Amino acid sequence: MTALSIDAERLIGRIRELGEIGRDGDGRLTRLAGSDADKAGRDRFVAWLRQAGLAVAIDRVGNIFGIWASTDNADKKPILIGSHIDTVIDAGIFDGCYGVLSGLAVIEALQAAGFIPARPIAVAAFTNEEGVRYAPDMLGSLVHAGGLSTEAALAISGTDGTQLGAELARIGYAGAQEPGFLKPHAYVELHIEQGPVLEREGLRIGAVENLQGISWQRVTIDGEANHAGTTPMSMRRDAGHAAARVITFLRDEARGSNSPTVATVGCMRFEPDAINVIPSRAGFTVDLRDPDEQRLTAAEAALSGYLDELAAAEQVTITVERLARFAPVAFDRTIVELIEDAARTHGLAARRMTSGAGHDAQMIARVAPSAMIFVPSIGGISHSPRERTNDADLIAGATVLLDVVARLAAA
Ligand code: HGY
Ligand code: MN
Ligand code: MN
Ligand code: MN
Repeated sequence: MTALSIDAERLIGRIRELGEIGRDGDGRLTRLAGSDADKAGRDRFVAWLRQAGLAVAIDRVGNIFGIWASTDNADKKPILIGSHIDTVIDAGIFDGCYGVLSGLAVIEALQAAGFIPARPIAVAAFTNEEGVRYAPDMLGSLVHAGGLSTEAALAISGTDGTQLGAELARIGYAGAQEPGFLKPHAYVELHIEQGPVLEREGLRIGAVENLQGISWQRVTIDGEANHAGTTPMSMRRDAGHAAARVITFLRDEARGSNSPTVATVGCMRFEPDAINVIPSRAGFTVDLRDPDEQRLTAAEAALSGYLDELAAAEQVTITVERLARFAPVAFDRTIVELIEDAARTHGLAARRMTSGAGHDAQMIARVAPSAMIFVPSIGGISHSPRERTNDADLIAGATVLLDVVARLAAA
């Protein structure tokens, strides 16, 4: 067997090439699950899988698998490397795509070196990890792990009124395989950190040992439309003002709690959305996260209590729809130690850490020993066109992934 190494130029080139698929007229990158842009990205990834001689399998919720198996090892459970290639709106080019394309690069490096794995190795691109169009997020991996039925997932309607199943069929990615058909022996996900920790501490690799809990809710406040000019302030049932009070409440609660709790209102819509009409309705989303289950539950309860008070004080009606709720996850210690040892072997300063972002690994951890590898995000920025990771760190992360997968696949 010759020395193992990642083809750096090809990996960086593919990340940039995939990063150009799905740009709009203003140059903004958006590949929402089930969209034409998502199809174009998927098609490119599948073409690369086929070029590498991998067997391509697609399941009923559109999860894509590239599988390297031989007659000698096909009966064994595979090592699975995964992430996602769908994006948020006006996205960067690394979130998810880096891990998927690095997984392919790892398989190609092992093939090129004449490595004979004791078990199959597969790379997966999971459907709708971002959850921007269809909630919940991490949807494809959640179905793969048995956390949501295929039928329920396909029936989910999106923010644009479309149905996930119909869109996957329309773009040609409603596959034949039953989700969960591939039972991983172990799962490793390489991802940009999407936060400031590694860069701030001058480190190259994160050995991710756990991932915080996530709570997504959609809140609808119904007040009363009225004339902006003639309605005295004391007589208003202003849904817009009530919504603004919720945003301030959440920010003050999260900041004041001197805990890692984070709270975000990312989407907000007023109706009838007219300059001279007091909003009759305000619809918005709440994203709460905390590494500790008790604190996350307490944050949800504090919001619920506040909404009850607010409804009475502002004489509005408030309804809440739960969109996603995932408890914190601890990853597999053995794989975390493998990641740390691989980083040391390559002279890369590393630390254990918690993931602030949600990832497919938190779903696959339900069915197989799983862990994640992080590389630094410049300025800690992600979910933004300013998302950046330098080439040397991208290759360092893929090299650690290669080392870890080679060790996991040796027996
Ligand atoms: O929301 C998340 O953390 C993930 O990017 N879907
Ligand atoms: Mn991601
Ligand atoms: Mn993301
Ligand atoms: Mn993720």
